[in-house]
Amino acid sequence: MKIEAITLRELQIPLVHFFETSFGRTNDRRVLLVTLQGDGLEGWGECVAGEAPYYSEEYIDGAWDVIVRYLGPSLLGRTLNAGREVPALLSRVREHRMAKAALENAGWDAEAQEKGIPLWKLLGGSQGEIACGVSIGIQDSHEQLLQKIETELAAGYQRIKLKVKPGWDVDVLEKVRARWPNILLSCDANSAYTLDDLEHLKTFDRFKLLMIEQPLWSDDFYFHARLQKQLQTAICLDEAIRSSRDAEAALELGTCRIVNVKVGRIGGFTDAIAVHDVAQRFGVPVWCGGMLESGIGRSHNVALSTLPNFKLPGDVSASKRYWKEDIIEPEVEVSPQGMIAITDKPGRGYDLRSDLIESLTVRKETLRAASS
Ligand code: OSB
Ligand code: MG
Repeated sequence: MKIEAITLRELQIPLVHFFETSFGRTNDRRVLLVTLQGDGLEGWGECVAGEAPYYSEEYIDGAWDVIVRYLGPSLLGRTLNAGREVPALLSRVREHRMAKAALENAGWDAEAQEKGIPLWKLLGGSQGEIACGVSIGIQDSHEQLLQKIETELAAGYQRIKLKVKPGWDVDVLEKVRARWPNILLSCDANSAYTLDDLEHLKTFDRFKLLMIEQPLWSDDFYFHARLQKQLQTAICLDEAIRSSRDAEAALELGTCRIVNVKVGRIGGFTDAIAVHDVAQRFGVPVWCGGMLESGIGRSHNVALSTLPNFKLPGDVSASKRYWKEDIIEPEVEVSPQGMIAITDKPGRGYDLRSDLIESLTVRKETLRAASS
């Protein structure tokens, strides 16, 4: 496709239930969607940057700005044969991976439509259904948390991940394990601990967790490697792995035994696939993380999760856990067995609800190639 225009949209959508991590609580999402337009095609991508730079340094207003000023103009007027061609066109800009991923993934989304094949096949996927877990945020009370876990288990989810931080960790895990001794259970600290907490973190071993996600600093390999040697529980890195080079370094250093793949954090499908491949080479399983995505990002996560080394249940769960109404049709649904079925429809496999998108849009800007 020749990229004639790029449209940015900000949607504001309240979450059905607030989501709280060690770095803060989100009640309403500001969702940044980008569209690549040309040759009668429209590829869609979602920028998963948060409202504030707390999970990573990226945030929605910064992403909007860098797309309008730098990333968008380097794509406008270009002819794109494949999503894979996008990273090279954006490489002059350092970092800003979530902003780049939105554009690159829109390129893949368009390519799948143009070729008339499902996005998941284009990405190299092979699984006809994907296993789902849920990430459950910090709640106002232990009671509320136990109630939520009960609901998600009843819905069929195969793995429960709990957000933890100092003061919301062992007491919580103790109660959950007492009630459900055998479920697949993991926790995610989002960098809430330091090596001063070593003895405390060792006590997590008694809960037989599937993993502990990103316990230490968001940019660290060295101290995670030291920590992993002292824990029985597998460490999984999220924040710290930003590229396939990172994945190779992290695994060679023994920082973790599991890798969370988030296509936004890594900067697009091309390198996310490469992270998947590196982990596979090391015999390390991966799973697909989530960033409270709307239907666009969610459908892209579903497609990515079909690659063969996505061997553990991901954080990609049903639309209705997040939104009163999702912007895609059908919504992402999870079976009572905790699986999402993959369709053979061409493209992302989920249609857009254009009217709903329009009514949720609070800001819109279109960039056009000089010649058109
Ligand atoms: O660390 O995985 C994380 C949400 C926002 C920022 C970081 C994380 C998360 C989640 C939610 O855990 C996963 C989801 O349900 O989308
Ligand atoms: Mg995480």
